[in-house]
Amino acid sequence: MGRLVIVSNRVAVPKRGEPPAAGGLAVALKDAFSSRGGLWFGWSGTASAEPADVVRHARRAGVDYAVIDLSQAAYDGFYAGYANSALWPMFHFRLGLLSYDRRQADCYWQVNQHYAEKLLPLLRPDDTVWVHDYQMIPLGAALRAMGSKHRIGYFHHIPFPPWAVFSAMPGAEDLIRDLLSYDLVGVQTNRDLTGLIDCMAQGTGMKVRPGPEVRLRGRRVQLRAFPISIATDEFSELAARSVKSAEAKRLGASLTGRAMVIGAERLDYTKGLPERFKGFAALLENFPEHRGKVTYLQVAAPSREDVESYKGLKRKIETLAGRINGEYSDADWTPVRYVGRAMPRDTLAGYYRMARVGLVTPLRDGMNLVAKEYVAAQDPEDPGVLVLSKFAGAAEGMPEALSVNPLDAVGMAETLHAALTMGQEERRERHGAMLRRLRENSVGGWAAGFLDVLEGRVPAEAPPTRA
Ligand code: GDG
Repeated sequence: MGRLVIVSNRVAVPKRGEPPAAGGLAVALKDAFSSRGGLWFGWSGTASAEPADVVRHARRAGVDYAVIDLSQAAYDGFYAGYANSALWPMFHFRLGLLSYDRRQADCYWQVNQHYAEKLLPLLRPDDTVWVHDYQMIPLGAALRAMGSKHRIGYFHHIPFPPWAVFSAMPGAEDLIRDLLSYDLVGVQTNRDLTGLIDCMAQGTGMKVRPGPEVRLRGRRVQLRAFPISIATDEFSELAARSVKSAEAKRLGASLTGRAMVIGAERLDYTKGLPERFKGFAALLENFPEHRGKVTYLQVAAPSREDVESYKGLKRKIETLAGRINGEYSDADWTPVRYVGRAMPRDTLAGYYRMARVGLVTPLRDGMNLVAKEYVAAQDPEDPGVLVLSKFAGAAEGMPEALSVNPLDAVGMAETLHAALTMGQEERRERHGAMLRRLRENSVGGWAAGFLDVLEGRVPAEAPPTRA
């Protein structure tokens, strides 16, 4: 078997002698890399004034890393520009936030072409190439145009809307055509697969055959859903350990017996934060018995601060938190605790375990790993309740969560009330079912499932069983 070559937008080269960062793709790929060796290629995370031409190499724990800087102009046009100001809102159904600029779009295709030129000489004939996410859609086509015969797969981490939404993007047909260069296109959920099939059929006029797949010039493009997951057991152990830490004890003491609701994510308009604050305010308004008895801790790590549509969000949330606290606080109780920075992963895991409710309310989300981490973090004997937006990909595989539409503040308040008053038996039943499924479908299995299909180890007719 050839090497596994991963291409992703941002590549974090681990420090010498240290393990790769916990969470994220590195964990998912650990087994695949260790059994066959591999190469990880992508952006270093640095934007420099110089034209970015040099590939830097490093080898850590049997994996070769090859990273390249972006010039500031490429960063502005490709990353902050087309990828995050046009593609990201479009894929999340937010056409009102889509900001399209032809020069930025050109820059996106140029950067992908540049990446392909740098990557191709590093490839061996029997390598399998796995490309990740919306920043890299044209990479497969650029490799093919230069003669690559490799097996190349693409996984799309964010939602895939139907053609009615997708086609609003200028150049939508080009994006869909680029996807046809892959041997396998993977998405998170069945809902996304429906969107992808619709876009393939309507964007190309080609027939999508059962499989589902598209045939062109003797090549087959398979389309499949592979719901991503987490390293469940590791996360459970981390949370059980962290809940005993000094930080967790300090938080526990400060709650003075009150129930805690927790939310944690990047500060992104897709995550439904203002809606969540309004839902919590509606809980205090409509169910006054919770006043003084519940504390909502929101961790919101800064993200994409140089992208226009993110700029007002921080202020909006600060205003909402201030307003709720102004209206409902008492001398000895503050309903909302808002932390506007990232927290260490282990601290967060311990906090999840202490929270009676995990509140996850995206307006759209490919999967949402926080929902899965919250469940993995719970004490199975006395677990908390997951309140989950119906628009998160995770909702498809977690029917035991309490489902909410984040646009309905009063509905969210009712669901929060139900979560906060749910008896232990029901909490255990719901949590037990979700935890069992998470343990059966860990993230290592997700990666293996994708590669099994890409490399033809499962018959074409059989959809992957790891749902
Ligand atoms: C994209 C898709 C899809 C959050 N706050 C802190 C922190 N986090 C960690 C969480 C979780 C990760 O970041 C976020 O993952 P999500 O899946 O929730 O969201 P995105 O970043 O938008 O990821 C998404 C995912 O790709 C994978 O395919 O599920 O739909 O949008 O692990 O715990 N980590 C630390 N401090 C924080 O304050 N350390």
